[in-house]
Amino acid sequence: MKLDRFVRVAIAIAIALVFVVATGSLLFITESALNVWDRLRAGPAVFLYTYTAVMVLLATAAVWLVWRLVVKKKVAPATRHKPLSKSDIKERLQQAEAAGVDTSKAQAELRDLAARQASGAIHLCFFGEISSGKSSLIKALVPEADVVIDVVGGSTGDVRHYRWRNDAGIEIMLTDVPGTGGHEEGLDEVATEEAKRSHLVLFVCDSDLTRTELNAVKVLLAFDKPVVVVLNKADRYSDDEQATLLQQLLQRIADLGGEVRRDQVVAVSAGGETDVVARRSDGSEESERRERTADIGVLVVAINRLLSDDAQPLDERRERAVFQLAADKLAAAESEYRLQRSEQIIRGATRKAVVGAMAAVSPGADILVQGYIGTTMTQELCKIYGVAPRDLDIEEFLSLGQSRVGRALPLSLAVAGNGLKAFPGLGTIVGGLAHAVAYGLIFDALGRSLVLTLSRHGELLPETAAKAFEEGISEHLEAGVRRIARLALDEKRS
Ligand SMILES: Nc1nc2c(ncn2[C@@H]2O[C@H](COP(=O)(O)OP(=O)(O)OP(=O)(O)O)[C@@H](O)[C@H]2O)c(=O)[nH]1
Ligand SMILES: [Mg+2]
Repeated sequence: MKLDRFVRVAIAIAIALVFVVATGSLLFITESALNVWDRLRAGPAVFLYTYTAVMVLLATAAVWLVWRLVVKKKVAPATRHKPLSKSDIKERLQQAEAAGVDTSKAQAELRDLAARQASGAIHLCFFGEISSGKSSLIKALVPEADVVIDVVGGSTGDVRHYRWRNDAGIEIMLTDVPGTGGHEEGLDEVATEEAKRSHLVLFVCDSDLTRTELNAVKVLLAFDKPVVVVLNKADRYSDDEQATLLQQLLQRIADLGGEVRRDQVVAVSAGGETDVVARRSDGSEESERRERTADIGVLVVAINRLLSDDAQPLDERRERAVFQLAADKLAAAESEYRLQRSEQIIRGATRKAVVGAMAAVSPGADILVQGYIGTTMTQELCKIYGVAPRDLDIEEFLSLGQSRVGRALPLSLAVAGNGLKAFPGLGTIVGGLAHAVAYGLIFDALGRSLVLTLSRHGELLPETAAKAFEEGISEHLEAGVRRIARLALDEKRS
């Protein structure tokens, strides 16, 4: 209790002292300011203006310095939701091309779009899981079409277009694509991209939607695709079951936030052929092929209704979707380019670290914070990822990395020594070389963790990057040791 009172008295004295000092300072500053002001007013005007200008300049410089030091520079994030215009995408393509990015895939999308626009045809894509009956539906619409249909899933292996003219005389391209969820790699992507290029997607299913199907619908809705949900193989269901399923499908799309009208969810039977085993009167069995009756009237009505509306919005929506597809392909190419450039930068820094370590009689342990290699590598990697880091962040990252190097050095030395053993006949130089390789390995690991952080977060987060360095170091050491050992040997020989 006594102590408590003592502390309170001490705080009270401190407050009184702070008050006295603050008041004194305020009075002093005010007096000097007024003094200076009076003198300035009394003196020539030019002196007053010069003095004010210098004060403003000093204040601006101070604010600028604080800003540079403390406030992070923001890099505009790529906005996914804002629809891209033709000039947006063209500009991005030009910039990327000038930077050396391979833009061919994105350019091909734009060329394909132009060709489709010139043809004037409406593209309808039959999309869905394997064996849902996409090809069968096309066959039902265009009986003379040479469409591959099979009980075994995965029968359609590429994209095919079939010409169809509806009752209103509109020229339509029906697109058959590989079913999703098959075994062959890459086909899901082929199908999804083709769906994005179409005006309208007929999402074919044969029961309630699975999680994978729902995800596929979500992707299409995100691309603003008009979708008709087609419940095929309706012959397998009673009328009541069909009604329940249609209601469920409608609800699922609504849950995803999609706008699909009741008449855009239809139940049909594509028909086609089926093998049935028939029993003869004498008791023997025989397999025979039977025709299933097609019932696709509601689908034709749904398509016609969507197409009877003004075609222009459909064209515009398709255009926007293809621009987005092209932008996505460009983003993928840019990320590939960044990886390649980062690889070059990391290799360059690693080489410098190895050469530096070999040149030094006894290389210091604080390699990261002392040398310029780490700073330059960090700056260059940040630039590749469009990140403008504060100098403070670079310093912090390197010093956090440095504190981890202490622990990592014995490990990298051991790994380096082991890696060098793979090259016979090295004799006594192994000791010095092992050091050089160990330093090279550390820079290599540092660069790779940085790339990981920059690509994931889009900014230099010193703590996160240093943590990635610590966590990934042993993996990076093992992965890089042969390459860096060879590099060190080559440098040594040359
Ligand atoms: N019962 C019934 N079976 C159908 C119907 N439509 C198609 N099928 C059968 O479903 C199987 C798959 O038909 P496809 O048209 O090849 O299906 P797909 O979606 O094109 O398949 P993939 O190209 O492999 O993705 C075949 O055995 C068809 O006979 C239908 O309306 N009712
Ligand atoms: Mg097919």
